[in-house]
Amino acid sequence: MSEEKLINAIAEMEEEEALKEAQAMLDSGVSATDLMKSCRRAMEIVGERFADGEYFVPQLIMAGEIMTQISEMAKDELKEGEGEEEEKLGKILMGTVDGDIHDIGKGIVNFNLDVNEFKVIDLGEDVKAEEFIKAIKEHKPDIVGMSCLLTVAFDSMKNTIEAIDKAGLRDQVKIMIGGAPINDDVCEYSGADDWGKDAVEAVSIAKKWMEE
Ligand code: B12
Repeated sequence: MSEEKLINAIAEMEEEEALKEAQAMLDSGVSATDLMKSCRRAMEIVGERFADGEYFVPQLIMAGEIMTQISEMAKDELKEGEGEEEEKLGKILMGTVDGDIHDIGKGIVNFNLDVNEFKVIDLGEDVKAEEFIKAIKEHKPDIVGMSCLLTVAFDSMKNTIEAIDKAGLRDQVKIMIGGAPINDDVCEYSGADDWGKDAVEAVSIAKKWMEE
């Protein structure tokens, strides 16, 4: 099955094979969303091998590069079905929190929001609380999204949300968070309004809030 081949190729760092399989899956009609789900499974395996001491940082970087290339391919696929520029559903400010530079998942979330008619302003990675605050004042978003992959960055996420509150801006925005280690407890701890496990949930949360 090509899904297994893709997962193995990414987990084994076989770049050429991985890209070939990803393209073959898209060509055979697998949706970009399902393709990204398979990639995420592969990245979990890479993460487990890293945690077990089998892989090191260079392998994380390599896997990240393969993943980025595949998400570019998936984006092209999704864009083909896109219509004319339509009125946006809402404005979302997105960033990976202070101390964290993981940006692949955020990119996928941004892209999914974008194709679902949201205007996304991406502040990038390692975004300090002051940068979120400045951008909220400047862009007046409806929603702020924060991505966080490191447990050590939970506090910076919490501090950022507290700082937004202290700046008197908390009532103006809904805040959603996400990233592999996020769950209900982390959401409550951070003070966010909700969290999503993937890019599809990010869109449904955003749509739900815009309807309210
Ligand atoms: C690739 C990778 C890297 C790459 C990142 C490249 C890049 N440009 O992003 C590099 C090499 C830079 C890296 C560095 C490090 N990493 Co790293 N990395 C990973 C790895 C293997 C995959 C992450 C990934 O891209 N996944 C694929 C994407 C698609 O999934 P995702 O990010 O979860 O995003 C999805 C959802 O979570 C959700 N989502 C994401 N954001 C948001 C936001 C919102 C608002 C919503 C609603 C949803 C949402 O939607 C996304 C799409 O479905 C993970 C393992 C893992 N299981 O996650 C480790 C992992 C996250 N890294 C880890 C570590 C320890 C590190 C380092 C500290 C290593 C080191 N010693 O230097 C550094 C930290 C650097 C820093 N300051 O941030 C640990 C963290 C452990 C922990 N408890 O915190 C992990 C879990 C590996 C492990 N098992 O030990 N890493």
